[in-house]
Amino acid sequence: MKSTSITVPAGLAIAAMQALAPQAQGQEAPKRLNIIHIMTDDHSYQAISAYGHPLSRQAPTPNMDRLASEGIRFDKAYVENSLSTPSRACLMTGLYSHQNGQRTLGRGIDTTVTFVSELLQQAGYQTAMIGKWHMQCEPKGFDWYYVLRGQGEYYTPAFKSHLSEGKYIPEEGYATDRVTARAIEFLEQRDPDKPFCLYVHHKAPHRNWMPPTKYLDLYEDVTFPLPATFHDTWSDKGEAAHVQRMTIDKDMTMIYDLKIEELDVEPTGAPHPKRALLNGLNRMDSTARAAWEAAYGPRNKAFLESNLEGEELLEWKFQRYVRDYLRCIRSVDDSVGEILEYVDSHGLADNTIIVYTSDQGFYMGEHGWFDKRFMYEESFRTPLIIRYPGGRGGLVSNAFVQNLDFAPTYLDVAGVVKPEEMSGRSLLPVIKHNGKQPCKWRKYMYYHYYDLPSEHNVLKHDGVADKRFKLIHFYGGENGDYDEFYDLRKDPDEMHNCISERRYARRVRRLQKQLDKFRVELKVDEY
Ligand code: SGN
Ligand code: CA
Repeated sequence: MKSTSITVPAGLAIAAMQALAPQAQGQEAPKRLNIIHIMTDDHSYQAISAYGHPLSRQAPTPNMDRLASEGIRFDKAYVENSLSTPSRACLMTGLYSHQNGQRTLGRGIDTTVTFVSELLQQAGYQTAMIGKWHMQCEPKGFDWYYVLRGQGEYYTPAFKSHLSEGKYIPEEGYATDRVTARAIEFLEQRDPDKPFCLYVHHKAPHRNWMPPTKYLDLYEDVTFPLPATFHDTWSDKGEAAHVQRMTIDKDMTMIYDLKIEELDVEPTGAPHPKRALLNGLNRMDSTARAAWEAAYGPRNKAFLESNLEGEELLEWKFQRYVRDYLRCIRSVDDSVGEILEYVDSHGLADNTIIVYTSDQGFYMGEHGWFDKRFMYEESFRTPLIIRYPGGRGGLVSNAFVQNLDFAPTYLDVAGVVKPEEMSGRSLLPVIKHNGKQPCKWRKYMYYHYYDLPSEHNVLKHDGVADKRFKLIHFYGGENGDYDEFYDLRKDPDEMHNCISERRYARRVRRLQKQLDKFRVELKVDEY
């Protein structure tokens, strides 16, 4: 597997520091901004009310909305590979998956690559990583860290820290609350004379969407609207859409995903394969467990007695899924509120950039799905809200941005020159121009998904998008490689694959040329 190392040009950080150190001439050093990067796991933009999606209208996120009303909401923010570990590797390296080695879940990351955290540290920043790390390498470049084990646990989550000598130590409570508490603890104990960069990476709302006890009843009376594409039969789509295993209908499990504990055996009498994953319940203390039983017990009983079938059963699954997911989101929204409150009440608002995003998007029943991975909008796109000190609030940006841009942005904030290998762009020019995309900016974006074989059986694909059109190339399937083409202006739900329509032929060719160009320039080695 090929990978590119970011060679830290000797003295780069030091040179940047010197450029920012006019004390020599008797002036006060300009204060560099602090950075807080809050990232959730699998948070769909459909579930942030500032984005205005019908789902979130009934489950508002007041603190995220506040961040948007004081900052910029990005409507065209995307990832380069819609999966956790690759997304995190991209955040840390500013490189595409094939460049940093992390193409799939599991092993991959090339640890010889210098991480942004290391560059920030060399530039005098105090660095901290809290929550989901999800890479099979030690956190590097952090003065302070508390990271979850693998995917992390919702209840009594175990953390490995800069103090724990490699051991994971369980902490009482709920993951979102523990991550928030550790983040605040970092802010409390830091050296106030130095700038900091704090990554707050929540586990929520990752599968299997276990809410905190205080929200077990939230939304129980709300009926959430089904997305328009809920009953999609993928008639216009190729093999990948037909062989995936991420439908609410057939692939969500009663026991693990939908929390019907009573259905913990297969029709054969064998224990359900996902039974073990209910270990989540065993991590609860007795009070939490009792609250859980009190909430789900009667609901499960009513469900089992109702013998739902067909469409009714499917819609019941959707409601339970979405309610649990949004309950988890509510805990994250509280966390955002707590962090904002800390920043604002400790005189940090004027010198701290706050970024809210997810490691990728997620399906809330669109096309009948949960999970992510595909280059279709719900998973390719990711929520992004940025509050910048002194910046105007309530802005909406249509700048075409990608998670490759975080690393260059944070280096720019710190006054560190971006290593040549990073193809992303600093977002500071966008932020400083009220969200406007600068004249010289990317017109096209490259995407590549590799994780097959894997649980949800999504075929490998790469593709190119501009702000209106999208060309996706699926490869490695049973029936040979094939392409799909969408016109997002006419068809925002991507229901009509126009790859063979004559009126799109010129546009398909244009995107094909761009795709070829990306593959050559980025030295992509499979497609
Ligand atoms: C787990 C989940 C999958 C999910 C991946 C990747 N299965 O394997 O549903 O797609 O994580 O998620 S589970 O049975 O363990 O819940 S990611 O966010 O880490 O990319
Ligand atoms: Ca994720």
